[in-house]
Amino acid sequence: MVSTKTSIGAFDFDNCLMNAAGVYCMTRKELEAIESSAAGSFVTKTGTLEARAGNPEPRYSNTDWGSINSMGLPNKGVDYYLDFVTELQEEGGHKNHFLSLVGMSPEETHTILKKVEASNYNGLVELNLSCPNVPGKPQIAYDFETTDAILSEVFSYYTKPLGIKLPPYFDIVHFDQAAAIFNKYPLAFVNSVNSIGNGLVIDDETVVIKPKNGFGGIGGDFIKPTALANVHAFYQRLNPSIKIIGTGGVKSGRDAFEHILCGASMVQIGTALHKEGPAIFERITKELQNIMAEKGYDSIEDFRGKLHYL
Ligand code: RRO
Repeated sequence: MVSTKTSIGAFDFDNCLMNAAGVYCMTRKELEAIESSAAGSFVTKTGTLEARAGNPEPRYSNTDWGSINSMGLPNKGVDYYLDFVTELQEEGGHKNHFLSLVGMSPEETHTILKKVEASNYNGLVELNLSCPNVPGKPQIAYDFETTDAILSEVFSYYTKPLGIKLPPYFDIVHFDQAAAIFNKYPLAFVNSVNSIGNGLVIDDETVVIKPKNGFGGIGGDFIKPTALANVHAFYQRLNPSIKIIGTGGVKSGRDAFEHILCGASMVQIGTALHKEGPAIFERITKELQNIMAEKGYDSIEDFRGKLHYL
């Protein structure tokens, strides 16, 4: 039987497919729907120290080819998500989870991570260094000096497994510079990519979302080539102990297969999950298994990272 199981550090997952942060993860109800689906895990909506209402609506719009959003980090506050993943951990279910978080400032990020460090939660944390939608706050991981300073401080006190959610990079020198920084730290994973920041979608003569006069993060079909490039660029450059989560443009088993071929150990689904709902995990898992069976692969380790070059 073909298996799509995987692992990140010491954490095992029955399936390499899961939601991407921001989709189906705002409330316990949504997270429970992912938990009871064929997904191998879930990640929570990025939590900040205090709950946030986010940007004015409409702030998410589906298009033929994908989506645009400027949610503005609405969330129920990190305690809501920390309590839920801790409860699930203590119930001893077999699925492991990801707690996504970030502060509204580096200081707030450290306050939150110190709270998680002191808590009973021992699972994975995804530090979101790439939200494109909070007016006045740049995407952190485009600023390498600040990113290095945050990670340096984080690993002076944080001892639990932690990875980072990255924006897409578009330049080979930036891949080199980013990877050189990430390789200095005991990261469990990097997750590439967040939405491509600050695109603009127009219907007739008008923008389709209200915040920032229509500017928002792009997801869906168009971001797959960028996502695959980021996954593979980091696969080529990062210490093998730093696993890679591939996110961007996944709506079929073939798309997931390509992310794994580029080096992804897990594959997250955002826009397509928003359109199709949690039943998507069963469909894409079957499609991925069929491709693997045709090719004679029993596990994702048989082809992970083994992209062919000309
Ligand atoms: O909430 C958002 O606007 C948002 C976040 Br935090 C993110 O990381 N990526 C995105 O596309 N939207």
